[in-house]
Amino acid sequence: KTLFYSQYRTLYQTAVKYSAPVTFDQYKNQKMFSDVQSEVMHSLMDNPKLKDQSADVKNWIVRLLDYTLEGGKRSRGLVVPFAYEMMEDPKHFTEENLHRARILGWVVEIIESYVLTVDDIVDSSQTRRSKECWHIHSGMGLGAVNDCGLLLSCAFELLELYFGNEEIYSDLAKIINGTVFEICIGQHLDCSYGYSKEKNNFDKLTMEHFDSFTLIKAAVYSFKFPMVLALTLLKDRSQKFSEEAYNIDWNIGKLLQLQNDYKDIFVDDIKTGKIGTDIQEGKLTWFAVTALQRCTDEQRSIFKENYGSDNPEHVKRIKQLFDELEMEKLYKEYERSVYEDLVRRIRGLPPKESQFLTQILKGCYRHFC
Ligand code: DMA
Ligand code: MG
Ligand code: MG
Ligand code: MG
Repeated sequence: KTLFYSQYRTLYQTAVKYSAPVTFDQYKNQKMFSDVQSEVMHSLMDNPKLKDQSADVKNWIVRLLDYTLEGGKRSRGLVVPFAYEMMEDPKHFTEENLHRARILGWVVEIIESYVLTVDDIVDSSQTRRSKECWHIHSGMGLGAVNDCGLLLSCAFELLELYFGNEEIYSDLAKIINGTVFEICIGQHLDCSYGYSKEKNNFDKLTMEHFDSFTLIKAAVYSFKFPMVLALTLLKDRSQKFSEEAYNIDWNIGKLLQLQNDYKDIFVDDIKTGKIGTDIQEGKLTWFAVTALQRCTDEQRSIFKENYGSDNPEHVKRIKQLFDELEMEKLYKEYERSVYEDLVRRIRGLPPKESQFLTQILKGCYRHFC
């Protein structure tokens, strides 16, 4: 039988919809996600809780959100619609749900703004995403702690505005709350296990501590959070990832944090958009731990004298020590082995999970090499 043009068109559109998104990288270039940002801002500002506030308050919140959301790669937020499109059975896919996935993606991005704004205060950072950190730019200093509270509240308000009357609301709120809790615990450990000469807490810089704490801190950088949010939107809500897929996902988080720590020390600020502070803050990183495992007694006392200080001469001495110990070369070998191990494990997963995680790993890994 001959098909009418309109039938051809429907078939063609269906084929296009389900063959896309092909890769996470291509997906990142889609405009649709960015376009939803203005809707998100309007919804938040027209929210009854804000509508009657003074212009000063409203302008401040708009400025805060605009500034802290701008300039990121949006990888985590984009994972929500990407995972929804990839995981939903084509029979049940709807444009409306895709839109809801994008809104949830913006909830993730606002949570990210919250986490990073706090992180920059506790790490005494000056710059992020090639501009001043919010606590400096706003002139608020430690007063910016309250702005962090505003950001977190905005994320929850947005969730309530779009999902408040739905059955999945409490599940979504639990996932977000649980994730924020985990991040805060990880950040607490990150702050309290840093080395300083005064504390002389040298014994904290061990591989065991690094392995367990980095995973908690990096949970935010892994993609479990947006992935799980996306699963709640599926028609068949009993769909879950396998334990192995979650475990791999956590380890992608670890790889991201390794790369983050590498860039902090070895990559130029112009490229990373942020001035590193890990040596100054005496952070428990793979570099600190590995250097200590390899150094001589003499090098160990140099480390003790100079690590965890913001004196530029001390920072320089630590970087020199890392060069003497060939840390960059060692790191590259280690990073490759972590990456290859992940690729191997991903291959062993069921097709959908394997396809999804391959894309996520590719999408992040290349950026950092
Ligand atoms: C990253 O820590 C972890 C969280 C939870 C933000 P970090 O301080 O190394 O991040 P960055 O290098 O981006 O400041
Ligand atoms: Mg930081
Ligand atoms: Mg930090
Ligand atoms: Mg860092």
